[in-house]
Amino acid sequence: MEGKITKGLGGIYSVRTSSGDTVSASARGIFRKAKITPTVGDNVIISPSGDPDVEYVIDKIEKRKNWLIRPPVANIDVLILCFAVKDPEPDLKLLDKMLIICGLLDIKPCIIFTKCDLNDEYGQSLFETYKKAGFDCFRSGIDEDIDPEEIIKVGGKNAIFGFAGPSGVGKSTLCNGLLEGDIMKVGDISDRLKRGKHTTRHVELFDFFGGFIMDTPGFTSLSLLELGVEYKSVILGYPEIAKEGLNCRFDDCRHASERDCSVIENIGVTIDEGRYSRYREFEEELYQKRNEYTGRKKFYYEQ
Ligand SMILES: Nc1nc2c(ncn2[C@@H]2O[C@H](COP(=O)(O)OP(=O)(O)OP(=O)(O)O)[C@@H](O)[C@H]2O)c(=O)[nH]1
Ligand SMILES: [Mg+2]
Ligand SMILES: [Zn+2]
Repeated sequence: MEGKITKGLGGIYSVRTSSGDTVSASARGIFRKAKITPTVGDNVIISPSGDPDVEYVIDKIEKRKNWLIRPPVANIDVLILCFAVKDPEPDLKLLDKMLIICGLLDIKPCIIFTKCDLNDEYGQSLFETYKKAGFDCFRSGIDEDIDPEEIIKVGGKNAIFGFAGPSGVGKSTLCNGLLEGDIMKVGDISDRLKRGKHTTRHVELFDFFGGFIMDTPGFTSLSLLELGVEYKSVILGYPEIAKEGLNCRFDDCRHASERDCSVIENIGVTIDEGRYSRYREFEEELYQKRNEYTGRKKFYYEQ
């Protein structure tokens, strides 16, 4: 029987079957031996286990479109990157790193600056900076909701959306709000996100229009080197620099100190200064360590 993993806790997985039921399943030992962990978002084949407690067993995990460790999700179409303007202060290096990873994995990023009620001006300036760089951007706050239709436009009605961002930025609050706004489906209420101010500890997938949305636990760090990102890939998180770079004198310009570098000439014009300095920092760090790559396998699922 075919299904999709909607939740995983302590080795027991909830699987939504193609007939619409949710059943529990454990994973066959072969996955552990192959060092493959069933992940929320995985499309799987299950069969009856004979065990009355966990009625099904996962026999096969279908090839993944993509796979992330942070947050731990598979087959994502759109990653909703949430950063608060305050409490906690936004870590723009983490945001830019996530944008690089989205570029590498062919995941569409969508940025939401949350808690704009706490610092409207800063929220607006971040919103404009990232919008100008070419990303889909939103703001949210206590009296500033996001229309789910606007989010759907980013990925389409059948897309799988996943949240990502530090703890406490308001991912669960937003997920909750978007689900409530999804009037298209008057689904099973018990299957919906529960209200409350608690830290999310596991990934959970909810119906959202024709597709799904995943609430995820927060995380605070991410190492591009450990993930095996090469220095040449850093540009994938900086479309505005890539675009301006077409006008540089040298085709292989690293926009560091080369002659006639259009990127450097346009800092403060088409290129935000902060974005440029983060680009340079990541690119330089990975360039210096270019002989130490651990490979992409940690976040690229290769079957
Ligand atoms: N001022 C303000 N507070 C907010 C906003 N959105 C959420 N909060 C508060 O921020 C706190 C954290 O919100 P959550 O939605 O639990 O944050 P989270 O990102 O899911 O956190 P983790 O599950 O730990 O990763 C809660 O106390 C919310 O009430 C907002 O727009 N403005
Ligand atoms: Mg949460
Ligand atoms: Zn250049």
